[in-house]
Amino acid sequence: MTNCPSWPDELAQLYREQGLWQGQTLGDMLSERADQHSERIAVVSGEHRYSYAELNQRAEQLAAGFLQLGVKQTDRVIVQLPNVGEFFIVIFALFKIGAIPVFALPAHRQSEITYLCEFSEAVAYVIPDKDGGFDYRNLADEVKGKVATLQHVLVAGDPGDYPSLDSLCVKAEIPKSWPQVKAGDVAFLQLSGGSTGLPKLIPRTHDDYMYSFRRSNEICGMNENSVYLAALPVAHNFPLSSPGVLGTLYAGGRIVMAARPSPDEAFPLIAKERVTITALVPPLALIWLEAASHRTFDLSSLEVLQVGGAKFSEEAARRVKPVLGCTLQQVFGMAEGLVNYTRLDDEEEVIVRTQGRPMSTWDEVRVVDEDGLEVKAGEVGELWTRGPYTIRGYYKAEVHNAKAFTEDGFYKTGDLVMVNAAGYLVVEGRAKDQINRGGDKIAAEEVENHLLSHPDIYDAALVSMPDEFLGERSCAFVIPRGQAPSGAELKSYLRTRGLAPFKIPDRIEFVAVFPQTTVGKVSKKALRETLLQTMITK
Ligand code: OOB
Repeated sequence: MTNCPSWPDELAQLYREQGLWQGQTLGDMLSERADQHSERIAVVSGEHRYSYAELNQRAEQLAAGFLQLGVKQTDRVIVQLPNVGEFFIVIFALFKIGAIPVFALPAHRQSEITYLCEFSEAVAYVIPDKDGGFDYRNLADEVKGKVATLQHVLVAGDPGDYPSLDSLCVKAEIPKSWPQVKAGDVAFLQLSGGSTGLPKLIPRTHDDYMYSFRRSNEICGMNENSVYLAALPVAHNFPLSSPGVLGTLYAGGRIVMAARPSPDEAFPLIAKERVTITALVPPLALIWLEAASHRTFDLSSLEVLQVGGAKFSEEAARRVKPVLGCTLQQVFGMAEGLVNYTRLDDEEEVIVRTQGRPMSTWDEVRVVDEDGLEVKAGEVGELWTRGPYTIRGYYKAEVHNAKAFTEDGFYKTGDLVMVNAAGYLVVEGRAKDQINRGGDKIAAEEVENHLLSHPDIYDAALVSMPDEFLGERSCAFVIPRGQAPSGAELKSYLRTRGLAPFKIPDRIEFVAVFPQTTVGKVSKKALRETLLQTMITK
């Protein structure tokens, strides 16, 4: 696909020679597994148990349906599905025809989806009927009117006025040959957590992504007997590929889809399906630890609990083994590529105190100061990285790419880390203007722009405030133009603008001026300090 920076040719060749990139597409991977494990169960979702053969057959049927609808190779399709079996049928159908899923999260609303559709010039949008009390068909109604390129809305479940995925399958005949999809092609676009006003899209190729979950499988000991519980929303990079659901399919294991990550939903599934591995963000891990201490479900099959997406406190990390009886694995990753894992056989102190080390010896890691110079061993600095599964640039973002990547291809993560003598990373903070709300990433500028569109707001600055449960919550400092609207009014205003619920500020403070840095920028550090003071005195 054009507009996606790629690895230099010599490196791509090296990665191929070294067997890191093996030339297989995700679509072919599923066909191969369907031949190998045809009757084994690949996915359990509610009452439905899909065998590998059935999954592949349904994906091919839907692929044919997409082709008949006119969806072509490299066409972008927004996929916004919760944890349901159809997720796999849709994405593998798209992989098979070389169309490009753009992964939206279930929490995204009109603002994010409209932007994703417009920016990626999507031709189709795939939604569930309802989930968590929210009707996605209403959301589609709003988006459809706004985006010129969007031709099709397809619904998993009760379609209302739109066609259903099932109806698409019924009509189409499987073609004799599929479009020629190459493993070096972009397979899908992931959404970046971001720090800019508009989210960036991350192009991942079949080659690079498959390397990342094959290597993750080795580290996490995935095999045919692995049973992975998808508790986090599967479209996110962590449950998708670290090693996640795709790693599980690669290994020939079984995926169990949890509609919600709560203990009420997850614990009975673990007991019934004999789940061996799952992944959580820190706030959910805390809830599980609490629930497990006074509930009686048999969680003895669980071998590994992965925790990542945000920093997991050492105190909580120490409780995992005694309370849940399984090995904790800390995962520090990013949709842009690099994933660090503590290893399953690491000493307990390494597991509870670090966020792991890069998964591949091919990952290059630099820790630099504000001038881009490497800091001394053991000192804190910004993490820069490049390697065989870390992107070289965002989709259609030339200007931003020049800032977010070095000339020699390192991605500037915006994370402040310390690397210890053994090469393990400890995340110490963040240099990017982002709030990590329990694993949900909020780009401050994006929310500020929405606030600034309000006629009674003169200026706005979003900062993080510490929170025992989520790690961080968001607080908007607002300078009104005269009469200030109430905090509740502002929140409801943001909701009507169609912002994902997790981005609505948890707290709003009205002020007359912002503290400034020496160069006259808003000092978010000073704002955070003000907030800390008021939190202490309140
Ligand atoms: C994962 O991916 P993203 O793209 O949602 O977010 C990446 C950012 C990192 O740059 C870092 O700021 C933060 O999330 N993060 C962590 C962390 N894991 C991610 N911060 C502290 N400790 C951790 N363990 O979040 C992601 C992707 C793949 C695997 C795991 C997580």
